[in-house]
Amino acid sequence: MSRQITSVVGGAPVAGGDGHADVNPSDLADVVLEYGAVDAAAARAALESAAEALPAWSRTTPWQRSEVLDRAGSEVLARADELGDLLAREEGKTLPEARGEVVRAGQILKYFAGAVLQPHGHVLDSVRPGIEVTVTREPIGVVSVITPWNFPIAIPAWKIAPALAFGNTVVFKPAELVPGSAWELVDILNRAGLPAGALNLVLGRGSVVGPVLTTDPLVNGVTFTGSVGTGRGILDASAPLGRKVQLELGGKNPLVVVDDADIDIAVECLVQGGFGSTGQRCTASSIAVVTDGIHDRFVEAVRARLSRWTVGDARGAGVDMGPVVDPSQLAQDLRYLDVARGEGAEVVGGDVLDLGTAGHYMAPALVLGTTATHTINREEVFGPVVSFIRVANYDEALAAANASTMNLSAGVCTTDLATAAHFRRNSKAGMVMVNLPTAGVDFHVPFGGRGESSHGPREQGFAAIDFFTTSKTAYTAPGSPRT
Ligand code: UN1
Repeated sequence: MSRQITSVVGGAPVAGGDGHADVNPSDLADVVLEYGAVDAAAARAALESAAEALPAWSRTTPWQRSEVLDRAGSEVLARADELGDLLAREEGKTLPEARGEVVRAGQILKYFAGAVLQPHGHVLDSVRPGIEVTVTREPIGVVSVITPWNFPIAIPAWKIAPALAFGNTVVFKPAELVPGSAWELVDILNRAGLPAGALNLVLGRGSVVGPVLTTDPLVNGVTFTGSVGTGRGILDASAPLGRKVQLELGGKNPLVVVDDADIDIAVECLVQGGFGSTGQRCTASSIAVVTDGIHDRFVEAVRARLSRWTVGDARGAGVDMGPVVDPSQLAQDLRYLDVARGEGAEVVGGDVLDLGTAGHYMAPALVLGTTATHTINREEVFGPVVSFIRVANYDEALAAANASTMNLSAGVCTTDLATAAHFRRNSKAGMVMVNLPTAGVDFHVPFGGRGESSHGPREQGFAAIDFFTTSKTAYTAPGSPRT
């Protein structure tokens, strides 16, 4: 029998009914662990437990909260190999990618251990004589954290760490495909000294527990990363009830390559940004916008690089790209390739691979000869698929790059400072990368997009406080004047 895990409510394990297997996408015969999905009543109990824990946790000192996060960060970093192996096994990114993600989670915990000790308020003289004004930050309260499968530990860490740092309590619902990494993170934080109920784990179906975690009266805020469709549903359900909502949704991220680009740098940017993590990142470089003078040479260079790109078991030595996460994602990737063919594009690669072990393996795909209006350039594929738009010059490239409505990240490869500066200033995206892949971000600076990509305050770094606190402006008059 495989390892069993449970939800965690008020510090205690809660077994659910509906049995789920966490299957290794590199080897479908390998069941990583099993858990019982809980029902709406358990989600409600988790919220009650978070609400009960809130008064005490929000009144702890910053140092107490800092110590919990710091201890948890140290444990995550110390166990990076083991947690990275679990992550690669349940999600399918390669071991170096998975270990890197675990290290990032540890660093995020430590960052917020420090951030909570920084000054966050203001003291001002009133415009009226003798009155003092203070602007302070208070926690928003009970926060529902709902996370996707593609970053099983880093995204939960970058939502949960600031939530706890600034005195909120949390109900955490991870994606159904990656319960193992989520359970470990919660276990580590609870053992690091959180009081019971400050962080609760709800392993359940989105359709069952999601409505409770977004609309129950006990919920003060919802932070969600996932698809545009689900995010819109959350906003429609929660915002009219006055909940604070933060959404990180899809991305359609262009990498612009102009004639003067260093071709080796551009190839690495595209291959790492487009096919790293099997292209399953909202920051993936899913469109290459390439000027005429370099287009054919660039496509050839990318093809040559991909001929040395090894697809295989996520935990295998020398593997560049693991499998697609599950059958429905694989079907979506293949469907978009069919749609592209139907709209007149040429698809190179993208075959389903039989590697001898049952797994969701797919070769990287290049989709050539597309324009900004092709379906593949307007919708998020979320797989190892990059489409190419050929343009006459930089101005056309910028226009094609800005045609996206999910403006999360955009990149430019150029050796010309003026082009780099112009792109940085005129890109519509929330994050701009110069001679770097569109994916792969730091944890100490804001993260987020524009257009349909994000809603609400930015995540991460010094911006995280904006969502996880609400400010209070207090005016104090001296009372009776001193004589
Ligand atoms: C990264 O590119 O390093 O879901 C992070 C996602 C993003 C995170 C990307 N929210 O893919």
